[in-house]
Amino acid sequence: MLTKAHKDKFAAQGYCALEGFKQASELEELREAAARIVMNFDAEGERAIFTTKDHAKTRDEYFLSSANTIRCFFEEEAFDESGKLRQEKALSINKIGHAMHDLDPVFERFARDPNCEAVAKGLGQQDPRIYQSMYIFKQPRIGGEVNWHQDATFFYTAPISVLTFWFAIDDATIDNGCLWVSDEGIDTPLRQRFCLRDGAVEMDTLSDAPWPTQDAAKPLEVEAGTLVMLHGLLPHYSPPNRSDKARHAFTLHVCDGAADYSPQNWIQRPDDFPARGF
Ligand SMILES: O=C(O)CCC(=O)C(=O)O
Repeated sequence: MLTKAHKDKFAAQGYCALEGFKQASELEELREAAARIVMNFDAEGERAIFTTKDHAKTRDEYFLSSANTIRCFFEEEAFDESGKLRQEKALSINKIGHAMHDLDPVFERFARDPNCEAVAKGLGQQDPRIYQSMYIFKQPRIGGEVNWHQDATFFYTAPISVLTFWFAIDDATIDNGCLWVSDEGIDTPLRQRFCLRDGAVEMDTLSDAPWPTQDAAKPLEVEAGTLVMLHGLLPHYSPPNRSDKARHAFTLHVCDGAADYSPQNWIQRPDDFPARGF
């Protein structure tokens, strides 16, 4: 499935798109599994964390302790001024993270696919290990922006090895907030590192290189079932979704076991719950 043209594009520009990588039935199975997790999510129990401004510390704890389990996160604009959901719960969740690939059989089956392993190895990894999964809803009307970033910021290895698998569950268009990538490729420094220190996380600045301007950004409009592969240094972002159509996506962040995984990365796996391959 990964052709020489994909490899050349990835080497030159830091990304490539494999159309028709997943079947419609696999996408539906994943969509249903995500809906089931949301249905079982106790929105009332977690509401305070997301609505009260002085809950930043609790919110950080909620985030950090989600590393090796399955949690739902609300969209920033999910609640109105009185703290009520603007849309039903199922249309208010920003994402589910971060260990479905290890803990939910449907997600595990979708992620641990020999075709994915072939892509990781074809793009240079010797010993791929899945550290993180996210189901991103990019909800109609309130789907939040994801700012410019590089994924090696969050998954630092020496040398840099992280690969992002981004599966389109819906068609992704400019209208519903598709990914945008830098046109300038990966000959660019890592700008930030997200570091765990004493149980809290901080964003360190490594380089003052500016983020690409909108003129240097390219939209990746892709059909459902496409797998987009991103290099850890490639700057990318996604704008808000103001359309009436959802833009679901599923992502995996995969590091090479042959590289040194930083003990400061926010996701640390204990010995009895190691990051495994495909
Ligand atoms: O799907 C999106 O909107 C952003 C995903 C992303 O940037 C990532 O997984 O690194």
